[in-house]
Amino acid sequence: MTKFINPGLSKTSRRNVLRGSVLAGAAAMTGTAAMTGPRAPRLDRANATSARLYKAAGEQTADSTAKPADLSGYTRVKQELVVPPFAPEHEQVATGGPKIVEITMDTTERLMVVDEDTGASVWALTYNGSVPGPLIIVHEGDMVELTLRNPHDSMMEHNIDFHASTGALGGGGLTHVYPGEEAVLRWKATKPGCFTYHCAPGGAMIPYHVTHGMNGAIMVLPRDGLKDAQGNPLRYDSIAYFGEQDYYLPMDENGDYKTYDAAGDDYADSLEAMRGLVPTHQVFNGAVGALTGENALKAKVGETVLMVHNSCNVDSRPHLIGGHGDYVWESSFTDPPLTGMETWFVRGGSAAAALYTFEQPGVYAYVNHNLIIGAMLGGTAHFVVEGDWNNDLMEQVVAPRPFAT
Ligand SMILES: [Cu+2]
Repeated sequence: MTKFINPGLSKTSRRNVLRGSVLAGAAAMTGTAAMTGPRAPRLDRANATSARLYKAAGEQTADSTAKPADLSGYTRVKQELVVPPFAPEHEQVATGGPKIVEITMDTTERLMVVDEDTGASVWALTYNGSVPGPLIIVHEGDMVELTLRNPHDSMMEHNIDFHASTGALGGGGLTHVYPGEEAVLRWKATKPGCFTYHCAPGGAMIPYHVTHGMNGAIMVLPRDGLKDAQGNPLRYDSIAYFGEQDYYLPMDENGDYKTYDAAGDDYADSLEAMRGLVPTHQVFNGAVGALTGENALKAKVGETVLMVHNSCNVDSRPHLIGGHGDYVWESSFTDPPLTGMETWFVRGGSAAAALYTFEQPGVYAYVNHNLIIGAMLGGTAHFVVEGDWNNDLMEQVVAPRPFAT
């Protein structure tokens, strides 16, 4: 599981300089290094340039002359979001008519250990305290009604862009919340599939928030559930929800990871590290080892797991070592799934789902099969599967032994 440290947050006037959505010049305000460092002006220019691309987000307002949404026929339900890698309670096949699914997320900023062995840590920017943010599950035709709350002790402004939604930059333009504010956004889930969501406060703050953990996934199921190419129903016993997170953690001149007193303090250093496009860590669910060892996922032979993989910022090629993607949806759930996949693709800025039925007991590693990432940057999770071994599928005919020359 994701590891958290809660040192408490001290209120500071820096909140006032960090809350701007464009934040041109923020690099020079987030630390003394930025004020004296020769690279600060360059960062300012980059921030201002990229901010223009997203200027519309800050100017977006709901059109008060638009016709009210027709909510007749909808039933209101609450979805209790849970900590990854788990999935909220849900129906695989929708019963009854469309729902307005009410969810609440807090934009929690907290210090997280990324790698216990090296002491690498990050002031994570999160939805509900976890990296990735919680998995949301609705059905096609449902409305998602999100209350987004920014805690009073936050340092920064946050919002949310749902790739599954339509309009207003995915809702990003309608959900900017400053510390102590909340906003409510309702949108209709018209596209079935798995989709990423993420914070997008503007300019360089977008990749800064995303690479500090502020992303997650929503799964929009067809109302009649998942199907194969022939239309036969496909069902799962459990969901494993992976969030692949690239971190660019600043190091000091000795190669040690730097530590910071509060969220946002690493802004200038982070932007400099990010510009190299070389992550220091690329992990599943927030930290190295978050889903291995005693935190490994559990399953039994004969059980079917739906692996939902969110990768907001970087391309990923998940592979289940010793298993397969029996059915894989890299795109819409209305497209026929790919079958018998050895490795599948999660485009950076998207989420995908893979269904697999375990046939052998043992430990399966779920990795990014860029094996440098899988083995050296932290991109590995484990399933521990119980059950009876099937010699028809595999047998060690001869154990390793010396052979005669
Ligand atoms: Cu944010």
